[in-house]
Amino acid sequence: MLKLYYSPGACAMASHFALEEAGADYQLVKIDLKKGEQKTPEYLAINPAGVTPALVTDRGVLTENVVIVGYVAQTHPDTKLAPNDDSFAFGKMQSVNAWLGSSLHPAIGKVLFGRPPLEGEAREAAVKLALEKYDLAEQHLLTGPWVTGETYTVADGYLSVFTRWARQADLLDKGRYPRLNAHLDAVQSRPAVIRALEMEGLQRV
Ligand SMILES: N[C@@H](CCC(=O)N[C@@H](CS)C(=O)NCC(=O)O)C(=O)O
Repeated sequence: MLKLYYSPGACAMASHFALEEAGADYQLVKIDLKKGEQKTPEYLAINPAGVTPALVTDRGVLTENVVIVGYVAQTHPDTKLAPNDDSFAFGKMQSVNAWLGSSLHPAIGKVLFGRPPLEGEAREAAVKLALEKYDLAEQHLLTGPWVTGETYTVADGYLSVFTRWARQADLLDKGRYPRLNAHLDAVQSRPAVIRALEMEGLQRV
């Protein structure tokens, strides 16, 4: 059985949403980031980078949301959570996922979870930079109601993690980001996402 190491409300939600959407046989293991459980020897033996998520499979451990969501989609082809039979379309989806993980996540992460917390002009500059990335997503990412067009994929769940964080921080202005707001509402209305949020002890935002 798959085992997902996650932290409630953190970026591992992307992997959790994918597993739940796939109807996968998996178990959740909670890692409390505030208590530093990601740095214990036991967890570092699973993911030496000391971050969540990590997915334990029967062949070993996978890390990085972009990889885990692609793996879940490919190993549950019937659920069509990715265009598995079209390598180029799969690559397009993974381009989005890689951008989310390498660009949007660090930008909003710096604003929300900077250590030490950013203040004053430094915070303003970080917010401006992050919002420009949301502008890019608003204008170019959604090719239909969903990221890849007419069909929901794992990229939608991944994007929603960061629009959710932005909305919680009052940064997802409805006038500036109408499409991202509608997309987040649509993702959060999906039964699998509602179930995953409940499992993490979270509400829709
Ligand atoms: N690129 C990684 C990022 C993982 C990551 O930074 N996870 C955060 C939570 S969103 C974490 O576990 N942070 C703990 C720490 O930095 O101590 C991925 O997408 O899997």
